[in-house]
Amino acid sequence: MPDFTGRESGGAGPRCIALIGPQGAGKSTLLDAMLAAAGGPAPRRRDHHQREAGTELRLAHAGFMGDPWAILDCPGSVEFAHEADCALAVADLAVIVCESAPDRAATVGPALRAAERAGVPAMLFVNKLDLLGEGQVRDSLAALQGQSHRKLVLRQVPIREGGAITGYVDLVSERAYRYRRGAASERIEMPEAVRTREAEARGALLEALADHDDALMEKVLEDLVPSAEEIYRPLHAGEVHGQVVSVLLGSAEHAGGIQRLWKALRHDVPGLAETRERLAIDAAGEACAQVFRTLHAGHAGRLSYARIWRGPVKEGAPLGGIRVGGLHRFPGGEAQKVAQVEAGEVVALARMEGVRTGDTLGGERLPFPAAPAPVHAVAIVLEDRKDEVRLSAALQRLTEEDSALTLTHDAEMGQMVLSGQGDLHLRAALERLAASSGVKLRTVRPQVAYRETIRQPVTQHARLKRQTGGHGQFADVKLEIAPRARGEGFLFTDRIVGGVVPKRFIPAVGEAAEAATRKGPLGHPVVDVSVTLVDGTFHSVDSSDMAFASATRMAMQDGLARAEPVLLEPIDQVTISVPAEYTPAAQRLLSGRRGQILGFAAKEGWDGWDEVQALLPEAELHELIIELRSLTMGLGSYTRRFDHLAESRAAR
Ligand SMILES: Nc1nc2c(ncn2[C@@H]2O[C@H](COP(=O)(O)OP(=O)(O)OP(=O)(O)O)[C@@H](O)[C@H]2O)c(=O)[nH]1
Ligand SMILES: [Mg+2]
Repeated sequence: MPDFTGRESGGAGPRCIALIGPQGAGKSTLLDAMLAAAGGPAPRRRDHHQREAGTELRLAHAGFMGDPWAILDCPGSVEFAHEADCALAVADLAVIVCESAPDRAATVGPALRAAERAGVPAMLFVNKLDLLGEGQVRDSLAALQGQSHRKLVLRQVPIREGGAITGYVDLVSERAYRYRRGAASERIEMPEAVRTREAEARGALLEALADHDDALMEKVLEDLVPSAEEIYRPLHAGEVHGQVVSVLLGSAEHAGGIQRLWKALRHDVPGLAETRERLAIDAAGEACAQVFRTLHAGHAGRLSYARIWRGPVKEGAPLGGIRVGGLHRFPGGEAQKVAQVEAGEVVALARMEGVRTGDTLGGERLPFPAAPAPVHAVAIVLEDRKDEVRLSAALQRLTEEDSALTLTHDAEMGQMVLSGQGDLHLRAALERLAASSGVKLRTVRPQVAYRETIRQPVTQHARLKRQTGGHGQFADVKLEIAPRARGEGFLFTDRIVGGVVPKRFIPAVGEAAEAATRKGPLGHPVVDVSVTLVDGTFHSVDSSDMAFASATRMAMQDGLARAEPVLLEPIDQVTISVPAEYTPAAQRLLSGRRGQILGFAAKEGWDGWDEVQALLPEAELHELIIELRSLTMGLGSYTRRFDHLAESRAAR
């Protein structure tokens, strides 16, 4: 059993890597292979269900050659990109796992950019090497370089025997190895067939590193052979400073290249001191932890997953003024209670009162990624109204666990709307909710907030005259109801002269007129109308505020119905981001949904991407993201903001 505190290891302290990359690239398979290769507690065999798209971050601890590691296996779907962002905020390095096929390179772009955005050093693990054909590593690398602002440097070239990849040459040491299933690779003589390719790839590696290292540059120029140390130094520096990304090859499924990956990590991943420096976190001071995930774990209560930036942290002792209710590590992925943890560790803190994802406990608040704006929404309908209280408690827990989820109670529509990053995201959230609370619910399409207005000015007269016993009710009003320009809102004025309606009743008329706009003849709130009280009569005994309000209500109801009411629908300004080859598809998608294309332009800072702008009715946003992603290998995304209300041609 490794010492997870890192006290025994070489001084780097406990380190943390995040496995990120596109959906299905093999991150979870790689984690299992890494745990197996590290020889720690055996990972639980994943059943079929877990082989499906990952929807949750998984934390596992492992020890490799005496060093303690925390590995964060992030779900790859774009709908869970925020989980990966949260993991990157606390990781020393990102291992970007990608598929080897050259035509899948574009799918790695978002992960490369996520690491760049977070400023985290990265390594690329090109997985599924078993599926690659001759010469494809080179093509893949070229395609991947097109997606990366950092320089990719290949660290290995594959050795082929009889069409299959059976081993590799390490380009730093120039040693050749043959894969052995389930064991460390065996050192072999470098095969003749690979020598040319090896020399070419090593040349590229040295050249890339020499750009940042004068000593190495001199050796390269003078055609001298640099020592391994002379290569490792600029490699490490380039990685730490985000200039260089090492590329390793392997097959998670067939346990190929896993030991090599471990050794590269051991060598290259910055230690706690380097990461603290990168993030400008003081080494000295009170204990400090940053929470990057919240999970309600049944009997264990609420868990706050955190990186310990300064230790130690003890069970029962305060951390940032809050009592630590418990501490968990996850050797091999299984929770284990511990009493104390040290700086650098990634652990779950139990029952931390009032703590939320993104919080820094102890010391100044550290930066943390903001949740993305929602792109997909469903309205929630309870099967049994009695569950309302349980549902709202469960929803509260859900949004606490996942800040990319937003819950809104729409009073106007009488509906509860859950929004997030896509269909998979919302379905996974609601499945968790159903499992934890037992509440039965279904989802429906959210209502669009339509409005209505009028097209014709009308003059409307109404009289209330009621004799009930002794004391009666009397009011008489004449209103001019007229359309106003879009966005001007509601306006009430009066043109009463000679006190035909006494001043004291006029406010009641105004309020009743405005109240009448809350639901117009088409069933929606009425906007952009003016109401003018132009005439009326009163009775010295029977008139009252209430009587004038009633008369006004009658006048408004009849008047609005005669004034050519028309439905207004909300129109959003929508910006779709896609790789340029999908720009025409994005335009077709928008026009097919009643969109009015405003134009498109290159997306700033995103080589090869476009932004398409359009005005789109809000009703057409429903499931737009699903269609967009299916058209664009999952890469397309959009942002929106309300633009204006437009008269709707469609009768509703
Ligand atoms: N041929 C081949 N298949 C692999 C390899 N590694 C993983 N796979 C398969 O790829 C599929 C996806 O693997 P996962 O490990 O679940 O992928 P993931 O990256 O965790 O996916 P998400 O969590 O959804 O993002 C599974 O069917 C694996 O068996 C490999 O090296 N070679
Ligand atoms: Mg996974």
